[in-house]
Amino acid sequence: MKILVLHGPNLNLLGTREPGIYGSATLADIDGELEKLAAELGVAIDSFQSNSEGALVDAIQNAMGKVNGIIINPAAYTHTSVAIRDALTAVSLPAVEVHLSNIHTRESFRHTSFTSPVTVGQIIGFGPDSYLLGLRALVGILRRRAQ
Ligand code: CA2
Repeated sequence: MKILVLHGPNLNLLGTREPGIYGSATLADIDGELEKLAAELGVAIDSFQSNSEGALVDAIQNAMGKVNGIIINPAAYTHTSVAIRDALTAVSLPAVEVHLSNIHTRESFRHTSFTSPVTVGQIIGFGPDSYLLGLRALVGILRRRAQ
């Protein structure tokens, strides 16, 4: 079983700026934790970060037929991107949306997610654990579907 992990814009800065909001873990730390959990769960993961909306759309399209599901933190594109939402719909792969912060306790423009309606669920507010919980949830869904 293979899972694609997608990180959106500015998440490459994690651990270097704004630790008060996003914590001190770097993106490499998060990917490392995900790798460890994936090994425990017996699945493979492939991670990709981009600051570009088109590159994220391409990654989603390229996942078709190659992976079983997607963990995505679309970052700021969560609140703006019809293109990422349409790509997630088009590939028909189960996707879990994750956020480090609780977007509902922040500015009102973060309260809307364009992408969450086309995902199986959203896990937010637990820092890097949002990704780990998302991976567990997605693997659970995929295993139940395979039964
Ligand atoms: O909480 C999340 O995971 C977000 O997706 C993070 C996005 C934000 O636009 C979403 O509303 C919620 C921002 C990611 C920016 O990451 C930075 C990391 C370090 C320093 C500056 C930005």
